[in-house]
Amino acid sequence: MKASNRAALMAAVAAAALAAVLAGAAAGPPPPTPAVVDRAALAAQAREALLQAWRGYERYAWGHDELKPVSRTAHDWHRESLLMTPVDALDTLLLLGLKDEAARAQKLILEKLSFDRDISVKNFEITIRILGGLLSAYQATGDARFLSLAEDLGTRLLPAFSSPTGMPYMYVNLKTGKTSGARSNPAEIGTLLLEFGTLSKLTGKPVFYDKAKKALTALYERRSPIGLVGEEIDVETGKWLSPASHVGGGIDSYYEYLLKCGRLFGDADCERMWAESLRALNAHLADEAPSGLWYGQVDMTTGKRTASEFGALHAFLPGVLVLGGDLGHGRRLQESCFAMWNLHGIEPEVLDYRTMRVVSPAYPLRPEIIESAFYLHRSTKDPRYLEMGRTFFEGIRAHCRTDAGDTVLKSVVTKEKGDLMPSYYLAETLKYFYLLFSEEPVDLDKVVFNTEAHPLKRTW
Ligand code: DMJ
Repeated sequence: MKASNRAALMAAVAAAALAAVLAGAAAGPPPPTPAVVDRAALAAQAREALLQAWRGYERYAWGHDELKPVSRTAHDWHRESLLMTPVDALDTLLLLGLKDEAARAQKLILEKLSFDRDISVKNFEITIRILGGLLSAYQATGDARFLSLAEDLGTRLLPAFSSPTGMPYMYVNLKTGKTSGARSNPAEIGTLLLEFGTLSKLTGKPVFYDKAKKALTALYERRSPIGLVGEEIDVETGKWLSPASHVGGGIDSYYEYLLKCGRLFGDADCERMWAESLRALNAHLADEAPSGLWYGQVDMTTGKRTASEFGALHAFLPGVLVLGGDLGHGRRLQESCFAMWNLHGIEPEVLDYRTMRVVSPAYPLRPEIIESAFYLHRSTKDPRYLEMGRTFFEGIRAHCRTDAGDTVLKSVVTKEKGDLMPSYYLAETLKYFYLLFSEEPVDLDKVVFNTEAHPLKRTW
């Protein structure tokens, strides 16, 4: 552009800006500047919320899996407790400096936790919560008894991988090794390698890494020609049982682990699988709607749109996009998630983003939207994500609080309460709040959070 043209253009821009300012002045006062977020106060409140939640567990559910804060009773997943809440909460208690509470959790786990139980457990849930929790407890405390427990558990879970394809059965009996549940899904098959891989690195026994990697690869190899996976698959035949492709429950953390296993282990296969999957997600699931950018549902083979649903579980994706280097999509998708939250002052389990109507109204204290705000804030330092975090925190404290800890909502529309404090509320939701609000240093090149927010460190 010539200098004279550039000068004319700059004058026109300045005149337009001045006109806009004057027009604004004539129309009334400018919109209020959002109040500055007091990070220290919010971090202290997150710590206080953890303390209340933990005290509720100690008082009414000690030794059991989870607390039911409304009835002040306990919930166990199986006929014998696996101490789900103490194992899930321990590294959060340590991180937030609740030393006495952490010491009591540690003592309970080391004295009482045993896997010599005749119970059939969900391989995925036990891996992300208990195996992940024990491994991070070992890395945080250096107490070798946590690693022994982790190795015992990992060994008892190994029969799950005995299917003809190498993809794990959904259930395995901890005592007998009997498996069941050939009908599985990408999340349950592909969200195991961070934990099993770390177990191999820490014990020097490659079998755990190899089985979980084989399962992940077997699943990836069954992707469609356009690079997508479906919602359900038979682990014996390898045939897809549902072609619905999305990033919600049943698929979500499969993508998360492709990225994170590349980062934690430097595994080049995972890096390649993640890069190819990200391309397919952006090509086929990303959906520009009047309400913003979303990632919806398509048929895994044809790419044809089959639903415009997005919800609390899908909200992990902005964080994973940012961690994977796609800041542009991550930022825009988080804005959509924020709009979803603000519809009713707390997010629903599922929303139709074309009609903006709630499809499934529950809010089970999920962490994903907060986790994404944490990754976005660490990456951009943009105070917008602190403001989002404050909105999330205030919404939860306004609607989910009981005298004995926080509880799930049956409906974000009516705000009717349910009666459960899931263990991931202490492992994830409160941890990500604290990490978002505090200045706690976390080197995301060395620490990888598993899908239950247990930090795994590359110490090898
Ligand atoms: C957690 O157990 C994990 O984050 C999992 O990946 C999805 N479901 C819950 C939290 O919503």
